[in-house]
Amino acid sequence: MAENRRLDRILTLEIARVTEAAAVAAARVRGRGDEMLADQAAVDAMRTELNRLPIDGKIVIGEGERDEAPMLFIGEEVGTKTGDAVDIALDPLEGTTICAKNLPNALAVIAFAEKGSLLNAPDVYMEKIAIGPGFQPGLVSLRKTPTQNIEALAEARGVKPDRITACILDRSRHSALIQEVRATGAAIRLIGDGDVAGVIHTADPEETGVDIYMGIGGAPEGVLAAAALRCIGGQMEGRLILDSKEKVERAARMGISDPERIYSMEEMASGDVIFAATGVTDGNMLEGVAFGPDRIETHTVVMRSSTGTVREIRARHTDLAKFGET
Ligand code: VTB
Ligand code: MG
Ligand code: MG
Repeated sequence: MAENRRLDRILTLEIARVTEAAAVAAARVRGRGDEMLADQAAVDAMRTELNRLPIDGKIVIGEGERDEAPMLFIGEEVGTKTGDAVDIALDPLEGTTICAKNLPNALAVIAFAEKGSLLNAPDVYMEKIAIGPGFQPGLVSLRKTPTQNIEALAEARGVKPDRITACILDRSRHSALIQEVRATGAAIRLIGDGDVAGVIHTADPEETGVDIYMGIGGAPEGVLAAAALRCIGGQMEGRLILDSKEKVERAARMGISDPERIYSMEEMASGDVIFAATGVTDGNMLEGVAFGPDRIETHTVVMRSSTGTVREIRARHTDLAKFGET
């Protein structure tokens, strides 16, 4: 076995059950305008499945601290306590608002990594930039201006900037960024939520129409996205936004001493990483959960950094009781 394949390979299949269960639970109540209901359903289902897995797991990126999140909190131990020791980053429902509105690209996501190899990011904002595989390292960077990044990517592609599409969260904090990117001639896909999907989409521009991800989103989502991109290939950087004394101190307690530091993708997720995402609502990459009269269909992608294998799993579930259906 290659030195870098440190996680049990059976986990690359087992992990799919976890995101499938969360996605089905959330999808059952998608489009109801109730974010809390969908989120809670996903959290409960993900936790139940996680605790069936043969892992000695510890959540390092989760739903929050123990006192604010009753389940899947940071530090919670999950699994049957047998098998590999794994650090876990999860977001049972990434895009609660898009799920509540039944808009595209809500996902259930999780990453398993070797102990100590995920950035223990506090729940603050993170500035991010990401592109897919096949480019020279450092082609885009948070150290460059948005204009320089778009132009560098266009040049590397051998196209004009007007052939580039950037994915950016639709937030007022991005008004200057949006203006600058449009001034280069590039197009922007403005998304309401769901920047884990936004980053992953850069890995397959032909399929998704997204060439580059830019802007400020959640830091936990940044680490999850970095874990995914490590597996499929690409480059990403992240910088925590620690804009208050309280946040700087909170980060320091989590071992982050330099508040200005720019993290590479590898610094956010190193070692052997397994990532899974199941579509909750239909998206550019994954179909959402489909409910039939006697079966449920799910669409999942599972990837692993040490081998680079990307598996798409379309599952037909007929044991509906397992999903709490009657
Ligand atoms: C993003 C997005 C998430 O949070 O990270 C975003 O991917 C950032 O926070 O789906 P704001 O909504 O405060 O801008 C989410 O929207 C929710 O987790
Ligand atoms: Mg969430
Ligand atoms: Mg989220």
